[in-house]
Amino acid sequence: MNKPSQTAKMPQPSPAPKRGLWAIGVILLALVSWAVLGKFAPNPKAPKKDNSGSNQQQKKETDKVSRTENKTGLKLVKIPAGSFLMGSNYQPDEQPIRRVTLSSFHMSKTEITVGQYKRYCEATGEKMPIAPDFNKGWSKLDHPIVRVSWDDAKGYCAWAGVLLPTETEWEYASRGGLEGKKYPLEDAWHGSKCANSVSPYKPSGTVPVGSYAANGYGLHDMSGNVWEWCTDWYSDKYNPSDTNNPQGSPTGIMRVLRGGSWFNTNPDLFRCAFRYFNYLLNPDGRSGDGGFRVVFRGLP
Ligand SMILES: [Ca+2]
Repeated sequence: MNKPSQTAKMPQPSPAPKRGLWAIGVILLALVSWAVLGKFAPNPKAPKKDNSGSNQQQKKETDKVSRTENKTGLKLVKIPAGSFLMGSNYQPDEQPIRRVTLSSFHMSKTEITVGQYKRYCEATGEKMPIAPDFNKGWSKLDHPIVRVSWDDAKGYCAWAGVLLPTETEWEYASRGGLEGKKYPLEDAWHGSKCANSVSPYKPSGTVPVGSYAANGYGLHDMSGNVWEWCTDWYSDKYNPSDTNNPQGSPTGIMRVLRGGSWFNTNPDLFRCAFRYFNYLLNPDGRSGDGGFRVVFRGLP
């Protein structure tokens, strides 16, 4: 039997160096993990953003818009909050041009139609206006209602739970985001792009709402078809310091209409900034080319 050699009894090389490297690796890994996790872990001291209030308010507004649309048959379009240069230098009463700021609101995509106004009359017992020759018996339900006074329009708004637009809201919406342009779609006048008496179609009365292209906010007929009542009293100039959700003059004798109509030929009347008033159209007055659209104000 061979004796174990001396070599076999020699102590094995110490594993200590390998254990040292392994330990260093673990420490490095721990440091890296601490750095990474520490960076992305939530800071317990940071306050949590609470959106529950605004979300509830948003839902409340959305629900109210849906109920209004179901009741009235209107289609309401959200107009974003923002600011724009209101007015122009074309007419003295469109000055001074000033930057105004508006909260968001909803606006009816089209003028109020005969069908929508009929729904209001049937629900409340109010009488329809006398039908014009171009819409005998109010048979064309998708045309805008006409021959409604400012008071008639306010009566509709009270039933529907909406409002007439301020002049500022109307002008801001009509521009569709195109600040400084003369017309809702562009800077140049093209009569063929709205219902007016000089377009190639030469309408001899109203046309179905939405017959022409919408502007940048999805609104139809901001120029043409029928003039639209605003809630403001007419004044011969703007208050230059009234720049935050302006409500217009507190007093007056005539209400403002905007946008031109199927009856008009002068391109000037279709400009976004043009302000119309007529002593024959005091709040009780009615016209075969005068109608309205509405707004709903919800979130500030
Ligand atoms: Ca119009």
